[in-house]
Amino acid sequence: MTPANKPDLILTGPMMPLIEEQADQLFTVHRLAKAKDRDAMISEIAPRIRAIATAGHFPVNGALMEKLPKLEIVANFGVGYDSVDVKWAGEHGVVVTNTPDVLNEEVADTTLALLLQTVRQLPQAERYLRAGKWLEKPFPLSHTLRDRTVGIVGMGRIGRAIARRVESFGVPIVYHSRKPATGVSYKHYPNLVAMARDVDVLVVIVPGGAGTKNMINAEVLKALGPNGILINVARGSVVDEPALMEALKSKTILSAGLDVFAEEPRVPQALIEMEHVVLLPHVGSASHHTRRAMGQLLVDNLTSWAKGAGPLTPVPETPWPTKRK
Ligand code: NAP
Ligand code: 8YV
Repeated sequence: MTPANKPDLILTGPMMPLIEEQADQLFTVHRLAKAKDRDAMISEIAPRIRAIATAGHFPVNGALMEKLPKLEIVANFGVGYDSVDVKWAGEHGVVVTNTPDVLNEEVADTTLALLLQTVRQLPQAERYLRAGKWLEKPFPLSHTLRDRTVGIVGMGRIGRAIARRVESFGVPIVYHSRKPATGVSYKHYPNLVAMARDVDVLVVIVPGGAGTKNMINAEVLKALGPNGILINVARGSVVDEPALMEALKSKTILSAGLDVFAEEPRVPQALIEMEHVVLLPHVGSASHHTRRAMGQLLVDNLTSWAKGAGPLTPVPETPWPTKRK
């Protein structure tokens, strides 16, 4: 494409070189992160912008999109797109794409690692060795996955990949979602509190956003009980974080393994100071291999749309072709 017919694209923040380099070849790229005055930059380029590429927590909301009269596509880096107002986009004929499937196995691997780390207290054991304490006496015995039932909250693409791995550990699996999932034989609980009462581990892997906000609340944690372990690899917003900290402090539940937090990258000091939890800095999909696949899918969505062939992975709320308004 010549510079004259390259569509104008906003990058809401710095992205991996694979995305930035291909974007520069295909689009006239406007980098919000490089703007001295972001609002002034948006006002200046607004009439020309046809695409946005975004990642992380940058809010692509109605207030931003309504300033861009020619906006057609928002390409999100990540399968979760809770930072994009898809309702507004759907109502205004803007298609939103995400990066499903290419990260399922990586996120499921990370989830199982976090589950085992939490149950067997492996990070604590490693810290023990490094501190030279093994020389004094053996590390105390840990909790176990044996005799536990794992309840998965969300049986979608990643939930299924997690379940397949948990099966190989020989422990029972049940799940909660609004509708029973097709093609799985695990017991379905339409009621989350009822499931929490029956299991010893809850693994949370639902989308973020208004529909799931604080669904893991004090009532669910009480039902999970004093032997219960919470693993959250979904979004921080899905867990009522103050209620979780209280439940951990009061031993209402046993422990938690968390990859995601309410105000990332800020993690409450009270959690950091708890020796009996395992905390990861949102690394579920964060390998070179998987981030490359996610980045390429974001670019492929934009390329296919720019060629007129339509985006590859539009989200369900903004089906293609859109109804342009
Ligand atoms: P998916 O295929 O769309 O599956 C979502 C599952 O959640 C479905 O089983 C769905 O079933 C259930 N669900 C949705 N809303 C619900 C509600 N209100 N109550 C109960 N269940 C609900 O999504 P996915 O590809 O597996 O990804 C799931 C999420 O994982 C992403 O949206 C993202 O937030 C998170 N994630 C995190 C990381 C990380 O690095 N930690 C990486 C990737 C993804 P029903 O519709 O029947 O309820
Ligand atoms: C990414 C994720 O870390 O795909 C998701 O929903 O949470 C992760 O894979 C994140 O989207 C990067 O912006």
